[in-house]
Amino acid sequence: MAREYNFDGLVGPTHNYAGLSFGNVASQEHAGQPADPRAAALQGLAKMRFVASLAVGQAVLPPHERPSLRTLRRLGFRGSDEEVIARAAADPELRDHLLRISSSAAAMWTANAATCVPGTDAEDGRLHLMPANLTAMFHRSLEAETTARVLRAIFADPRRFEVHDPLPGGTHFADEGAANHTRLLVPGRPAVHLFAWGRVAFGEQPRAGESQRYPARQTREASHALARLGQVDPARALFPQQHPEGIDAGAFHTDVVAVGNGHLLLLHEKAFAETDALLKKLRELLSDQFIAKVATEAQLPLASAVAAYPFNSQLLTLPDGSMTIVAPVESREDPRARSFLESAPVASVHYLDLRESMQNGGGPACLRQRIVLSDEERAAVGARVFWDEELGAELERWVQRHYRDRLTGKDLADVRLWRETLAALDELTRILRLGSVYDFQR
Ligand code: SUG
Repeated sequence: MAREYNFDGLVGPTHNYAGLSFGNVASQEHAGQPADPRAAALQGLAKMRFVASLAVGQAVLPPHERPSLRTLRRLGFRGSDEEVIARAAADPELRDHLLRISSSAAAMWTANAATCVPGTDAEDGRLHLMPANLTAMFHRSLEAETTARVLRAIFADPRRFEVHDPLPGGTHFADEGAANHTRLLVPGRPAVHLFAWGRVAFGEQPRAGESQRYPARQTREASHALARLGQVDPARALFPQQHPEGIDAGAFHTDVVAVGNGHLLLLHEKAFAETDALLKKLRELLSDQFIAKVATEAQLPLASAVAAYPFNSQLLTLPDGSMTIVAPVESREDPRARSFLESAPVASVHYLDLRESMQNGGGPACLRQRIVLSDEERAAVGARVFWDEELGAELERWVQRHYRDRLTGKDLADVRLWRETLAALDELTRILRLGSVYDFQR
């Protein structure tokens, strides 16, 4: 039996609002506001507990060490840890910008950590994980190496799992992970994979053009490479373009304007450039069991979709086969977003408070990586990452012990924050039985 596990990113102790993501409206709007890392981590854990209470598979991925002193040293800041932080905070040219980008807790959004192809869908029968290089945003590109290490520590058995290297190079193979990936499945047929992208690195430009106002992060070339690495049947891999108008309205990832699960796809009409052709192809591949629910601009303006994040929900299959939606509370507060969700063909809609993450543009769907595992595959994981009440309670106590409840840009220069983070993460790797995955442990 295969089951989907949602691997949520535990929010790190340096969660803050640094305004780092141009094209992500929430990140821009909240730049400079004080953050509450403790509340952020507890909101994330409350979501994990809630999803687990629905009898849906739940697991956890650890935060990354921040500030990344290795990055700062590679950028030429020298001396003791204290000196490196102090020098990066007082750079004559960029002031504290390099410290900010090295301190981001963005690894919490594990939808961007990797793209996963389950063993059932890969030619060699193994589960494939492609860690995302995240080269479109400097602060996020720092995640790839640690992500690969963490995934290799968890999915260590080479007979069942392959954790690939992140895609090589700079911007040509820019990859944002599962935030642009959707797997659809109906009984009696193999799965279909959508690998969406926003721009083209080589060759012919797309007919629909590319976004003008905001950057498109993922390339078509990266999406094709992911399908090859995941050994997906080429006849069941589709490569839709993200709608340029969607990106220009702030839908920097597909999961801001579309979410799919099983036989159901919820999407905005401006999610993909060629919606009609895409839906026709999906019906062909999945039969008329496939259902798409499209929100038009008149029903739900892009601005509402981007502000209230109804599509950035988790669409989950419950043990009885029905589906439920786990949405952010912001979608309940927007009448059009709410009415879209509540008219979806699902058994129920739940709203959760994830405001600390939402203010950086990360809703329920951003916070989790979906990994389908058979019972044998699950049994092959030695790390203690699967949710149970004991682990949840332990992680909550760990957060209470180590996290601050207020963090501003200025605090990032405080070397005590670095020391607190090291102590916390060192303890966490023992709780999760991950071994030595951080630079400071090597
Ligand atoms: O990459 N925000 C993240 C949000 C990622 C959301 N993920 C998905 N849609 N799957 C990003 O833009 C903001 C950090 C800051 O500004 O402090 C940030 O990185």
